[in-house]
Amino acid sequence: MNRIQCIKGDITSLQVDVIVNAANNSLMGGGGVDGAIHRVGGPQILDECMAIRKRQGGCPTGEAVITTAGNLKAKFVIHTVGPYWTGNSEEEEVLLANAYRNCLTLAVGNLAKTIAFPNISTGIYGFPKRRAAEIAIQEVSDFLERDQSLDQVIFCCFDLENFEIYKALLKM
Ligand code: AR6
Repeated sequence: MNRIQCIKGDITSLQVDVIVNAANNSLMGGGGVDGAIHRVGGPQILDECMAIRKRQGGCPTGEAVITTAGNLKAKFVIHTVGPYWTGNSEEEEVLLANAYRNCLTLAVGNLAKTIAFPNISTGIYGFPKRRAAEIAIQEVSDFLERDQSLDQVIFCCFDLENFEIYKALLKM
């Protein structure tokens, strides 16, 4: 069975163990998928983000933190911060890869079997979509080769352009 899938849809509607949020360093919510996750998940998620902020002062770019999923169907939300695209491609590509890998590591550490990712950094943060997809798929594939505990990784694409890119790269 192929453990990597892509779908087109709203990540807040998915029934998976972990939903990944494309957050910002403050962890205090925002627009895009971040706004949607907090809106649907309810205030419990923000409460836990605030507790994390008190403890460690936000989330550095490329790293990830975990909270409850509140009213979402998932068990957890993992908040990661992708890079803001400035064109400094080498550094930003590494940070994007780190974001995917750190989410996977944190998910496995919390015994998750299924995880769904949005297309991190490709909205408000402006990362080129095709390059972001190549990095995401590479990082997830490498991780799954080393790790047998995750059953399924879903790339949840919201916009048609990203969906078409993932379908082509994953040969779906
Ligand atoms: N489900 C799945 N994907 C979605 C959804 C949804 N409900 N809504 C948007 N997307 P973005 P970024 C897609 O802008 O670029 C926030 O303000 C969207 O089409 O949400 O990492 C944060 O607080 C795009 O492909 O995140 C940060 O400040 C992808 O999600 C900043 O935006 C990511 O777009 C992060 O920017």
